[in-house]
Amino acid sequence: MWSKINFNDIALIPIWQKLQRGERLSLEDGLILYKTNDLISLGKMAQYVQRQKNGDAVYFVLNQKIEHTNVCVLSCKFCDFAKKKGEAGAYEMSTNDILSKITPEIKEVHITGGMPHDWQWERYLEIVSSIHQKFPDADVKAYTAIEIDFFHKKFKMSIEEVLRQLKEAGLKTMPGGGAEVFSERVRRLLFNQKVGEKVWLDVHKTAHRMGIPTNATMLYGHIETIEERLIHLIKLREAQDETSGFLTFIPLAFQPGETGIKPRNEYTSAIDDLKTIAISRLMLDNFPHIKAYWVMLTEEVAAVALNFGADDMDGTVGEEHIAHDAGALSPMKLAKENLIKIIKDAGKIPVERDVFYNPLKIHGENLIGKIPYLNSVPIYHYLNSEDFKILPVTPRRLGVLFKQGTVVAGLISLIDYFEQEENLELMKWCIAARDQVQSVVLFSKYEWKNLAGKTIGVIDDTSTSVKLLEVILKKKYGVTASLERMKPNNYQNYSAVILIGDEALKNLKQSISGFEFRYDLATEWFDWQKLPFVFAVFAVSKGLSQDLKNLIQHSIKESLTKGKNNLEVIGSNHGRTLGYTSKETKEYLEGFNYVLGEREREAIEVFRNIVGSK
Ligand code: V47
Repeated sequence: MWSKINFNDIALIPIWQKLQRGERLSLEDGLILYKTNDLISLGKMAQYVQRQKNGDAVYFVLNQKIEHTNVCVLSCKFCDFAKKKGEAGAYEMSTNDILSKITPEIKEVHITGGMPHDWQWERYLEIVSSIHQKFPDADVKAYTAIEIDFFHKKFKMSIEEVLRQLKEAGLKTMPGGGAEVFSERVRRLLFNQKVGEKVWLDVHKTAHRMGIPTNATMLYGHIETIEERLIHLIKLREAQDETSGFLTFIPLAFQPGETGIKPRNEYTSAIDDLKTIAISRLMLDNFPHIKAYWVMLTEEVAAVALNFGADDMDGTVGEEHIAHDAGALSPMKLAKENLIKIIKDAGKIPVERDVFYNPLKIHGENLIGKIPYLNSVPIYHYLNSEDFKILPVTPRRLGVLFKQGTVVAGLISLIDYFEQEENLELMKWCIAARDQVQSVVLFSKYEWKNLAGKTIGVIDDTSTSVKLLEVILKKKYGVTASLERMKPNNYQNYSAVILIGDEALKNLKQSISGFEFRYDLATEWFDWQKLPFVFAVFAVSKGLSQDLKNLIQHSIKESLTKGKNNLEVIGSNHGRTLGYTSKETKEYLEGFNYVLGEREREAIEVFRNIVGSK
C-alpha cells in the first residue's frame, strides 16, 4: 500500500523516491516538506520510514519525573519554571523528598532541574546513587548537558570525570533537554547565559564514547525559523553519524505561558506539531526513535503523531513543572491504561520498555516477530500488509514470545524452533549463510586451540549462535572453554566474545582493540560440514487460521521477491547506521539465502544431531 500514496503535492514525489531508495534528505528537501499542505502524504511517508525501523511498536515507560529544584542561576526567556533563591514559589527537594516520590513499579526516573549556586557535588551524586540503591529496577536518566557542563565548571572536574562519577553512582542515560535550537541568533535573544550547540554536542558525544546513551530535543514554536529547525536536525544527524549514541529525538512544543515571547494562549498548531514529528522522522534517518511527548503536545496530538512517524510516548511521567508552569494544557500524569489505550487506538502495539528501549512487556496478540538486524531486511522490507502487526525483538525474546503465544509468526532462532516445533509449522523461508556470513563472529585474543580453559563472553540475544560456538569449540577443535553471559560493551574482561547481527557488523568496521582474531562461525561450520548454516527459520503457530497462514505466506513471498531485486536500496539506510556503504550492504545481504531448500533442511538435521549428541 505504501507505494500508493496519492500525492496532492507533486513536489513531494522526488522526496518519496529518495526515501524508497534509502537516501538521505537534504535541507532543501526539509524546506519542501515544511512548506507542503499535503499533510496526509507527509504523514504516510514518515509512517513508512517508522515502520521500516520499528514495525508497529510504540514504546512507553512507567516513569517518574523529578525536578529536584527550580532555583536556577540562569534566566532563559522561554522558561517559566526557574526561580531565584528566596523568590515566592522557589523550592529545593531533599534526597528523601525525591525518594518518597518513587514507587516500586517505576522503571525510569527522569531527573532534571534548575541550577542553584549553592548545591554541593555530593548532593547530585547522592540523588542518583540513592535512587539506584533503593530502586534497582528503576533506571536513572539524569541531568541535561547544560547541567553536566555546569558541574564541570563549578566543581572543577572534566566532563569525563563528572560523567564517570555519575555513571558509577548509577546513571544509565542522559535526557535530551537544553539543546533548544542550534542557532546563535536565537541563543543570543532567548538564552544568552546558556551554553550553545558546541558544548551541548560535545557533552553528548563524550557521554556516548563512555557508553552512556542520550536523548536529544529541539524547542520549537517560538522565534526560530524553519531553516534553523532543519539545521538543528542536520547537526544532530551528523553527531549521530559519529557516535551512534542517541536513542530518541523529542521535539518540544513551546508553551508560551507568561514568558512574553508569544501571547499566552498561542500554542503551536497541531499541524505544525505533526509536521515537525514527521519531518524529524524523515530527516533523522539514523535515530532509532522519535518521541511524541504528550506533556507538551497534548494527548490528542500525541495520539495522531503515532501515525506521523513517532514510535515513543515517553511515559506515565508522574509530575511535571517545566511545561505546566508555562501553561501546558495536558494532565500532570497519565495512567498506564490510558497510554495503552491511546497506542492501541492508533492501531499500534503498546510496548512497555526500560530506558534503553528493551521491551519489558508487550500488550498485543497475534503479532509477527521481526528480528531487527540488517540480515532480515530482505524478508520484511516490503511486508506492509495492514492485516497484521509487526513487532521488532531480539531472537532470544522472540523465542519467549512465541512460547507465550504473543507472537504467532516470524523468524525464530533454530534452537528455539527445536524446542517448540510441536506447536509450530515451518514456512519455506529462513536465514541461512551461503558460506560466510560476517554477522556471527567470534572476536578473540587467541587462536581456537589456545582458547582452552579461557572464558568467552556471550550476549543474551541469541541461543543458536551460542550453541554453534559450543559445538565448534568442542567437536571441531576439541577445546573446552567456559561461556559466560556478558553485558553489552563489556568485552575486555573476556578472552573472546561472540557478537551477532548488527553488533558484529559494527565491530567488524571499528574492530575491538586487543581482539586480534576474528572467526566467522558460518565459515567455520561450512569448512567443517560443507553445508550452509541456518540461523533462523520462518515459522507460524499451528493454531493459526488457514486464511492468516495463507496471507502471511503470500505477503512474505511478495516482500522477498521484491526485496531480492532491490538489495542495493533496501538495506542502505540501515547499513549506513552501522557504517556500511550501499555497496557493502548489498554484498553483505548477498551472502544470505532466504529460501529453505533441500540443503538447508539437511543442514538443520546435521546441526540437530550434533547438538543432541553428547
Ligand atoms: O531543556 C523550557 C524545555 C526542556 C519550556 O530526554 C520548554 O526523554 C516548552 O528536555 N515550553 C526540559 N519547553 C524537558 C526535556 C525532556 C522532556 C521529556 C523527555 C525528555 C527526554 C526530555 O524543556 C528544557 C527546555 O528545552 N522548556 N521551557 C517551555 N516554556
